[in-house]
Amino acid sequence: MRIVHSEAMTATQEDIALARRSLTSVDKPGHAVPLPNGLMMRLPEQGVLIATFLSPHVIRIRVANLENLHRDFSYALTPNTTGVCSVETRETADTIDLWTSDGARVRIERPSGLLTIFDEHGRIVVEDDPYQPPLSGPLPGSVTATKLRGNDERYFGFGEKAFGKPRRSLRTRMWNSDTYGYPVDADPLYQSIPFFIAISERQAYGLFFDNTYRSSFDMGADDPLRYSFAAEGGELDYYVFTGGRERSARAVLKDYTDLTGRTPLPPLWSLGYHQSRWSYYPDSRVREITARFRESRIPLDVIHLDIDHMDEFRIFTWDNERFPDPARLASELAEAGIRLVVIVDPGVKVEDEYPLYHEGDSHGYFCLLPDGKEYKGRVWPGVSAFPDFTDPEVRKWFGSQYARHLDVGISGFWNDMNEPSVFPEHEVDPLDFENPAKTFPLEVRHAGDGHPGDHARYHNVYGLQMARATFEGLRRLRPDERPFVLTRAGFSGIQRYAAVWTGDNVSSWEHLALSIPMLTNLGVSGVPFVGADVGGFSKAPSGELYARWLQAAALTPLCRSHTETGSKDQEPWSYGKEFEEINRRTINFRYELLPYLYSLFHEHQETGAPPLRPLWFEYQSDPRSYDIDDQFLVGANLLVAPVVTEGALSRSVYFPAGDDWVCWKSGERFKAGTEAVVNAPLDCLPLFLRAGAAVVTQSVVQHTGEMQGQPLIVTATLGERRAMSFYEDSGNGYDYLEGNFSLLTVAVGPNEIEISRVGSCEYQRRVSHVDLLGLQNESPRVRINGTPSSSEFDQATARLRISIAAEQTGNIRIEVS
Ligand code: MIG
Repeated sequence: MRIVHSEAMTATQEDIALARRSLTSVDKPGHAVPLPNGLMMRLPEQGVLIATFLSPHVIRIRVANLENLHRDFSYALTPNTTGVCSVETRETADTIDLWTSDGARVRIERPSGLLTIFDEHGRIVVEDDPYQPPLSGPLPGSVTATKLRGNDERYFGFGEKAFGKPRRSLRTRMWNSDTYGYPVDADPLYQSIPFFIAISERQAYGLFFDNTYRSSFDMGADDPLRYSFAAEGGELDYYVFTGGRERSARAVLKDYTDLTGRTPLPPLWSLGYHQSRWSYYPDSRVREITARFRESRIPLDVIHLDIDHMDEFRIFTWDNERFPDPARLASELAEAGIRLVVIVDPGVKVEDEYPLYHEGDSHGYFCLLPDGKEYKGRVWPGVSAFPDFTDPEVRKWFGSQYARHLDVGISGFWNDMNEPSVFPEHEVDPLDFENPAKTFPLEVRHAGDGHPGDHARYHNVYGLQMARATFEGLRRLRPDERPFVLTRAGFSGIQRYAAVWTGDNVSSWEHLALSIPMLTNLGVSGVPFVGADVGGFSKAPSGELYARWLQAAALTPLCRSHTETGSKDQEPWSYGKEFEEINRRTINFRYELLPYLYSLFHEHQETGAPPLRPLWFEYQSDPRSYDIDDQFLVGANLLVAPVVTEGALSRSVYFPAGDDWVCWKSGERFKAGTEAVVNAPLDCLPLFLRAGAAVVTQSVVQHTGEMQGQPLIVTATLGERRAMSFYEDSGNGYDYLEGNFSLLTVAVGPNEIEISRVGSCEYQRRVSHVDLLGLQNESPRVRINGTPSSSEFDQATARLRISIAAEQTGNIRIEVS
């Protein structure tokens, strides 16, 4: 028996090369050599297994062939993923154990390399199938891992997936695909996030398979006792997140996003309402639409310009007839507090007179075929060449192109078609989304940032690297502005660069319902800034469907209406007066809640928790919450139960066990762990505030530029002692990194509420009112900092409104008796 104690940074490339050399010389399966944070062990048939701890609860496993152990390289990971973690090792003849003092333990059998990972309490987290040791993939060049499935295990995450319930068994693939009008259960879609969170017996763990080839997961579908994941190439390289002491999904997601990154605070304006269609043109139409928002007093921050703004779809150009003076348009809109977002596709029209093509071609910036010729595919501009975004020089070049758009006053960018998608050269069944004719040939070459490879290897990260080129370009060009980038395709890590929308959905009730699990699963896959096209992209919604969709999307991180070319008008006023009024109120409501929504992005940046959450994320100890796909949480404090059924004027709502909930409209209280049918007339979004919790709100503004100086309203329910903080800063730029932000803390108790601030910033807004919801006694005695104070109960809103004097800038303690 040998005990090795190592304490150092994660194994570097050199450490691995050294260990590999020594294993090559000792041809003995089961033989192991130590690495900083772990070890490398020889497997039968020329294999090697590398097990390292990145932290006490994060274990990385690599299995590869000794000969072609790849140089360690990942587009998914943030650059600084080396952890310091001290690891103990114990070897016996048949096993090797690796563990950390307060963390997981890995047991490796020799010489097979079969693994079992235990949490710090000694419970099994992940266990290899003893009959299927690693490395025995069914296809040559493929890799597979097979694990035993935990009792009643359920799977969440996997990014953007169109599957409904149940989540106990499923099959899914990862291959970024353009899936216009995808039906429920279509798979794969635009994004590849090979990460899941499993919950079994109330315990969570996570697993991230860091492999960019076409991959697949079979989670108990073939065999309820097992699950497996496999890829058509590359290494078996995966991370297990044991979920910390609590075995919580929250800890899993924190660790996963420590590894793959989080979404930096977005510009506040991007959380406002966005209006889009394919396409608003000419400029007079854009003016008409935006003017209508202002005249009708429907708040709006952003309007999107789809592909028809360009000169024959040449990216970074304008159609001079449709948009003779984009700078003037942008500045007029800016005066009205409205920003422009324009679409930028990857395809560059092949045409010598087009400077962008000429430049890219002469520098060799486009993807090549193995024979060295440029790969050409047909997309909107016709025959096009495609920048190789896996080349840092190309990213830099492409990123710099955005200067043209920034110079005319465009605020944000929308990267589409970046799966990459090409028009097939022969007829393809429109539902055969994964048909090879719909993307680059697999032999197309990519630079791979010094790890050259073919499209089979880099297909799934093409969109990620395009979004990166855009984001990094904008950071360079406008260092004082937070970029807003919206992308269709992505891979794990996409959250570092862009918001994501769920592509070409359908104007149907089924799709409205589907949007909820799609968005919540993206959130728990590390991608927080998400939205679905409101009203549906393909086809046209009825007034009722549009209104219900807008309600459901009112609090989703991205709220954008969008529809396809040639469809009927799809603006908030397109369905008659009655619906216009309902839709106005819905968008007003989003703007009232913006201070809270914004604060949740700060929470995401700190912890990885998404603003939009499935119920189980907060109520892991309540298994009934696992199957709820038609409700969601916004932060920890709001429960949203949108109507997603045609004609319904009421719906049943499940209130997860652990907290009581108070109806936002009526103040009615609902008990934890119960179900109730609530009224939901057409103008109502069923919404509940957690008992003993608060949110920050504001009066309606027409755009986020009007928020500055507007006072805040704290809307709260009394209850058990609990404190929560809300974040404020300027809403753009990076001075918050220098401390220019403040946190408003609201401590709620059974009879009191206390408001205080930490930090200060020039943008902080005073609290003008505290609104108490769900009070038993409608005319209580109220004291503010010990002084009796008046208050008023408003029957219409079911709130006791307590005014806070403008001079009251310090801590505010309100007692209610
Ligand atoms: O081939 O730019 O998903 O949002 O309106 C279609 C036109 C290309 C697909 C996007 C959609 C966008 C459309 N695009």
